This record gives sequence, C-alpha cells and structure tokens, in this order.
Amino acid sequence: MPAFFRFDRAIVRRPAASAVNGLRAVDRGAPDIDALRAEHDGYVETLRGLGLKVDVLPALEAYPDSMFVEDPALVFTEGAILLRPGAPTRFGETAEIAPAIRDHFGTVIALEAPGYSDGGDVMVTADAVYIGLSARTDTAGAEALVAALSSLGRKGVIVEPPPGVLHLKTACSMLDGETVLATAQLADAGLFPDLKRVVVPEGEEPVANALRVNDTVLIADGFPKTAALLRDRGYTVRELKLDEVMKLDAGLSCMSLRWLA
Ligand code: CIR
Repeated sequence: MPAFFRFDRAIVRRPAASAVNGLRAVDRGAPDIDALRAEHDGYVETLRGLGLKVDVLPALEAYPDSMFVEDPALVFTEGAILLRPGAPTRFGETAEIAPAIRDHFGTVIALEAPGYSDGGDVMVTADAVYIGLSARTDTAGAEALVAALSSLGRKGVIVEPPPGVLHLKTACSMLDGETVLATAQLADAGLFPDLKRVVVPEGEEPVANALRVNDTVLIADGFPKTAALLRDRGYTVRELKLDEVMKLDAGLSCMSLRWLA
C-alpha cells in the first residue's frame, strides 16, 4: 500500500466573506478577508505545485468556517465518510460538501445520530486511524466512526488528548510513516507509544498542525526553531504564510481533504 501521505487529489473551499465571524477560542481580532483569501490561494497553489489536482468549491456565506473542509468529511482511496461536525454552526457543512464527495467516491458512508465527530480530530498513520475525543468529537461519534472505518478495512483507535486542545491535529501531525510532530503537552500524554516523536520547541506550539504531502512537510511560517529542527532531521520543509488562518484556530490540514485516487 502506498504511504498514507501520498496524495494526488484534494478538495478545498474558497473562504467566505463571513469567515471574519469564524469560530475562535481566543479572539485575537477578525482575520483580514483579503489576506485570508491570499493565504488560501497560496495554499492551493502549493498543493498543485506538489502534484495534486485540486477542486476548489465555491464559498459558502452561511457557514463562516466552511473553508475548513477537513472537518465535515474523511476521505481515503477506498471510500469516504460523511461526518457530523460537533459545532452547531458547522453541522450543516456536511450536507454542503456531500455532493462533491459523492462525485469522487463510489463508497460513501454517512455517520448517523447520535454523536458528533470532526475530521480535525482524526490522524491517519500507517496502521491506524486515531480519533481524539474533544469538545467537537464525543464518544458516540468516535465509536460510530470506528465502525465506519472498519467497513472500509481501517482500524480506528479512540484516544483522549489533554483538555483544552481544539482538535487532535491541532497538537500533533505525522511527519513520515513512523514519526509524529507533537506539542510537549501532547507528547507527554503518551497517546502514541509506537511512534517516534519530534517535540515542538516551547513557544512554537501552533506549528504542530503540520501537513506531510508527498515528499514535503508543510508548516506555518514564523516558527524558525521548528523549521530548523525539521530540516536538521532531513525533512524537506516548506513554510506557508498562515497568519490570518491561524486567527481562526486553524492550520494546514484543516483547509483540504486529500487522497490518492
Ligand atoms: C473551528 O473552530 O471549527 C474553526 N474556526 C477552525 C477549524 C479548524 N479545523 C481543523 O483543525 N481541522
């Protein structure tokens, strides 16, 4: 099986003007909409430059956070799962993205009530799909997801990140087939005993949502210690400007659904 970070397709959604009202745990001011769109454009061009064919869905004004397409669905070569996002203002995003998902995938499993789960709480590794419990993903949603993954032939493993983490992948992400980049807080929680760990230097915690795409590790720019650490370890690192995206508690993985067709 090709590595789980090999991709040739992606779906993204243009930011809506309403993104200035997107959810955020700490209000550091609304993002500048033009700069947010420029960051999104840069992200799409980067994915294309790395060899992915990218479908760009139209902006959805009714859903301020709908540019974060990772949360309402989960996609694999073998099929897709339509999720039930845990934030009330985001729940309707699944119905909006479903047609694009059905266009691409023959096998589509729609999670049923009760329970909620966000794609940001899902981290795929070589032999498991980790599902983090959070304010967005509850036990019923995580268990329904484990069942859906099992019918796609994948092993779901439910983990409990430390409190205060928005999504599992806010605090960790896979760098290669066997190594996870994690904040010190998440690394100390010992959720992934079988993985090698690279711990984010103190003060650079928001960089933990990195995104490995083919041979490149994408990280947010402005985190020089982490960039140097990863380069020292031999990774090909590309830094992307994400200042406005990060005002919405989001990062690199949140803005796309990626798969190997
Ligand atoms: C939210 O709170 O839902 C958005 N402002 C950010 C979503 C980030 N998505 C992700 O981590 N997958």
